[in-house]
Amino acid sequence: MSNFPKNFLWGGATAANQYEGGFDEDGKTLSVMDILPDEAHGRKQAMKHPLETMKKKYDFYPNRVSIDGYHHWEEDLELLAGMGFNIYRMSVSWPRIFPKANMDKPNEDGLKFYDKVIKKANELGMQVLITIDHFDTPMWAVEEFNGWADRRMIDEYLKLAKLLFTRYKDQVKYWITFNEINMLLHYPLFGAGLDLTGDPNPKQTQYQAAHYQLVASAKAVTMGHKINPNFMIGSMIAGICNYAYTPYPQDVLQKQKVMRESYFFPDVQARGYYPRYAKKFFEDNNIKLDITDDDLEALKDTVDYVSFSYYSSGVITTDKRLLGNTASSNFASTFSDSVINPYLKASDWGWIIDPVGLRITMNDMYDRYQKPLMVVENGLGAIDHVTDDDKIHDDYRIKYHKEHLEQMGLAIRDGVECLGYTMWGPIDLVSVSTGEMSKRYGFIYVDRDNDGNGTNKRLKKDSYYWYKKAVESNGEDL
Ligand code: BGP
Repeated sequence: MSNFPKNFLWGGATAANQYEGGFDEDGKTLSVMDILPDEAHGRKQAMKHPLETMKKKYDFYPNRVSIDGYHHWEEDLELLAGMGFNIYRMSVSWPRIFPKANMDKPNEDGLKFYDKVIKKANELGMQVLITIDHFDTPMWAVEEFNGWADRRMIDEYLKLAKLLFTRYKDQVKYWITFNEINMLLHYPLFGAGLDLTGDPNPKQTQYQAAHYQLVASAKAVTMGHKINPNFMIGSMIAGICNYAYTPYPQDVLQKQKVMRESYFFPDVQARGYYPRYAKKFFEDNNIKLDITDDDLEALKDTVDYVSFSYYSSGVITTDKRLLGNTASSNFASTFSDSVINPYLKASDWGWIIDPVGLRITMNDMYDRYQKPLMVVENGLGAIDHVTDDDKIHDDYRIKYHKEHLEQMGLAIRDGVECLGYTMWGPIDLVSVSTGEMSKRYGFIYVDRDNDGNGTNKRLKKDSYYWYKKAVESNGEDL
C-alpha cells in the first residue's frame, strides 16, 4: 500500500529567472540574475559586487535567454501535465510585473504572460503554486535601495503580493512568500539583492534584510488570507540534514548551532516571534536591528505550511584539523564547514546524496513546527547524454528520486503530515549556482548548451516515463 495520502500533490518546480528568458520583452527590466555571467566567466565573483558587475560587459548572460520558456510555455505545460502533475510550482519575475520602483500600476503586458500560463495550467488539471520571489530582486531595487537593506522594500514587495493574490485569487491556492529565505545569509545578491561591497558590518546588513523579508512575509500572509481565506501560504528554506562528526559533545553542540541558522527563519515564520537564541546571537555579535513594535505585531501571523528544498546533508565537526579535508559537497559548505561522510556518495557537482537525510529532516521539521510540510525542491543535477535516436537513459536520476520518495513515504508513515512533492527542475533549466545548462535536473531534456547553442527542442528522458508511473500510482510504483 502507498504511504502517500490520497490527495497528495505531485509535481515539479521551476523559477522564472532560470526558465523564462525574454529578459527585455514586453517591458521587463533586469533582475539580479540577468547581470550575471556563467561559471566560466566568473559568476561566483560577479555575485559579490553586483553594481560593479552591471557596468562590466560579459559575452554571455545565461539567465537572459534561459530555456526560452517565454515562448515555449504552452508546449512545456503540456509535457508536465503529461506526467500526471496535479501541481506546478512556478515563480513570477518581479521586474516583468513592476519594471520600475514606486509604480502605481503594474506592467499589463508582462502580466498577460502569467495570465496565460496560469489559465492553461489549470485547464490541464494542475494547481499552481506561486513563489512570489524566487531569487528575482529587480535591479532597480539594488540600485535605488541596496535591495532588502532598505525598509521600503516591504511595501514594494507587498504591492507585488497584493496584485498576485487579487488577480489570481480563484486560480491559485498555494503560495510561497520567498524562495529559500535562509540563502540570503549565503548568497546575499540572489536572496536579497544586497551589494555588500565595502560594507563595514555585512552581518548586520544581512540580518536587517532578513528581518524586513520576515515582516514582508508575515504581512503577505495576513493580506492573502483577507483576500481569500482558503489560501495556503507557506514559508520556505533551503533544508539540509546535518550530522555531528563524532559523539564528542562539542561537535553535537556545534551541529545544533549550525542548524539554528536555517531554522531561524521558519522559527519566526511558523511560530510568530523571534527565538531567544537569535536575540542572544544579535547581542553577542553587536547586531542592532531596526525592529518596530508594529513589526513584532505583524510577525505574529504565521504561515499555513512549512516548505523546504532538500538536496544534501553535511557533517559538522569542531576539529579544525579535519576541516582541511572538507567535503566535496559545495552545498553543505555554503552552510558551514563540513567533512566527508564516508557512508555516502556525491553527485557530479559534489552534492552529497542522502535520501535518509530527507526522512530525518521531515521528522525534525514536523516535530518542531507541527504544521503541514511540503517538499518543494529535490533533484539530481547531472550530465546527460543524448543517444543517436534522441533518447536519454538517465537511470541515475530515477534512482535518486526513487530513493528520496521511498524515504518521504517512510517519513509520512512516521507520522509527518506532508502536502506534496514538487521536485526541482522537471525540465532542464539554467543552474542557479553555476549558470550552466549542463547541470541538468529535468525529466525533460532541453537542447541547449553552456554557450547558449542549441535548438531548444524538448525531449522526454527515461525518467519522464518513470515519474509518470510514480505519480499515477500515487507513489506505490516507484
Ligand atoms: C535551489 C534553488 C533553485 C535551484 C536549485 C538547484 O537552491 O532554489 O533555484 O536552482 O537550488 O541549484 P543549482 O541550480 O545551483 O544546481
